[in-house]
Amino acid sequence: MNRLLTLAFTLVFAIGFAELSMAGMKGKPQGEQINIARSAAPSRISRDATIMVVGEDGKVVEAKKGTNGFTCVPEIEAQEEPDPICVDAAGWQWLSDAMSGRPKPTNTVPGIAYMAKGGWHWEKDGKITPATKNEPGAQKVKEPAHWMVLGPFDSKMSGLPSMHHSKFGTY
Ligand SMILES: [Cu+2]
Repeated sequence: MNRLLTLAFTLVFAIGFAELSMAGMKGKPQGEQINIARSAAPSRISRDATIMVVGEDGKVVEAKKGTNGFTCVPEIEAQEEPDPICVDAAGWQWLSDAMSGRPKPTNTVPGIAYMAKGGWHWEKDGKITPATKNEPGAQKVKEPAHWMVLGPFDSKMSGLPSMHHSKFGTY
């Protein structure tokens, strides 16, 4: 059952990525995509991770089967610089939930995400939400290298930041 669930999430995630976010990888050699994906995390993590890449037909495929529970992909926003990410199993579930539009994440423990090459987001009127990306006047912002904790908790209740700059340098 657990395996089935994982497969379902993976498929949903893969479809979301294929259509929304990994367009910049299409046509890139698989070896290059694997290297980019692995650059998201320290090699002691990414060398044993499952690696997802974009195949010649534009679909997301598993290029390497991992052994340590982490999954790495070469980009998530398809901007001028790739923003690779490596997530553990709980993080992968969180991302899958987000991509498939679930109202809230279903992981029961916090996930960890490595984005050593930074990432992208869009800001408008001091707010960061995925929706601002397509709004007129939204500013694209390059993020520095960072980790993300992908938790099943409400930021208002936990006090942890949620996609917003803080004086501590977190988002
Ligand atoms: Cu990030």
